[in-house]
Amino acid sequence: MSPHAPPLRGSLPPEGADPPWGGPAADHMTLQLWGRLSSINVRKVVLCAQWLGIELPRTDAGMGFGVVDTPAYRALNPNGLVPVLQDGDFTLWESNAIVRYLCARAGRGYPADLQQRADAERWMDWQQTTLNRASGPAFVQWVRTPPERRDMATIAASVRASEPLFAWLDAHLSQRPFMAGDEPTMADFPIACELHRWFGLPQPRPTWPHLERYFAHWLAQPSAKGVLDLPLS
Ligand SMILES: N[C@@H](CCC(=O)N[C@@H](CS)C(=O)NCC(=O)O)C(=O)O
Repeated sequence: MSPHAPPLRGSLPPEGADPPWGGPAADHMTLQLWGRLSSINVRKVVLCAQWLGIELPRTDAGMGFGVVDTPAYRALNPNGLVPVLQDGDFTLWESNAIVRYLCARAGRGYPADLQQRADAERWMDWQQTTLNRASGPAFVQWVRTPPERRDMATIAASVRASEPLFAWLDAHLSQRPFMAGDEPTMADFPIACELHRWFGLPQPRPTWPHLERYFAHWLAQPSAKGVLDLPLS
């Protein structure tokens, strides 16, 4: 490949390629997402992109797909995690940062009003640092752990930590249709994906009518196809 050939979608630079690898690509070809769709953090980005109507080519990476431990991938994301977004020669990791970037880039879902934007960002941070931390262990035990090794005490602790947070979210959504007000914003994608994951676990849960209404709304959107209708894995 010529050192200045346009980058192939979903391909990493050859070992030792000189930066900038590939050179600029046509605008409609600049976006590329790395990450397996079984990841909540990848799903939120794909849901966001589909809602924005952005064409976002995606290459599976992570867990069984590998890729994340290659030097070329580590050059994109030293954390070795998914997702990673490439926009031309700009690389971005951290799923919520990617959601913010895509919304701002598209001029939709990224509130112009400072306080509304801060409100949306606050919920995104809360999803990542509080809700995801509480709910993750139950998901890992139910979905990623063989039954003979499943630790029901870990699941119980995760449920105890998560249910008050979901109850609080239910109260929040009793007052407004979307996370940051009357219209969807970037804050809705991480939260809708958390609900998809929690509601998909094979365990009973309290009745949260506003969360049910909210999740049903997102599930019915064309942008949810291939994301929120996927089984957990
Ligand atoms: N805070 C990061 C977390 C990224 C993360 O933990 N990604 C997980 C999947 S949800 C991962 O890459 N796991 C390793 C793998 O898939 O190989 C983000 O939101 O992007």
